[in-house]
Amino acid sequence: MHTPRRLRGILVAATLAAVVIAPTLPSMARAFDIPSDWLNFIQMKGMRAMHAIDLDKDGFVTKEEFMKFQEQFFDRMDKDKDGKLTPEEWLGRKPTKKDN
Ligand SMILES: [Ca+2]
Ligand SMILES: [Ca+2]
Repeated sequence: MHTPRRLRGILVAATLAAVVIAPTLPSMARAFDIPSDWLNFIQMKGMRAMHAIDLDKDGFVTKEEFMKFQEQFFDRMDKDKDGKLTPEEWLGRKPTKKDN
């Protein structure tokens, strides 16, 4: 069967993408080291927080990685999954006067 030249080009590009790009994808799919609450997050050492957000471990935090982290961090804190964080969910415990 004759494959049109253009389609062959697309197939070659798809094969190259599968071989060259795909091996980098599993690292992007790895889960973040997500803190359980805000207090836990701010107690992380600065570079540990950056490494946790740097999903593909290339030494840089892209906006995409940062935004994904924020979203997963929110979802982890939102224990009852109602789309809102209560003070208890934010702190991981009941707030005290010292928290204000
Ligand atoms: Ca990165
Ligand atoms: Ca909630």
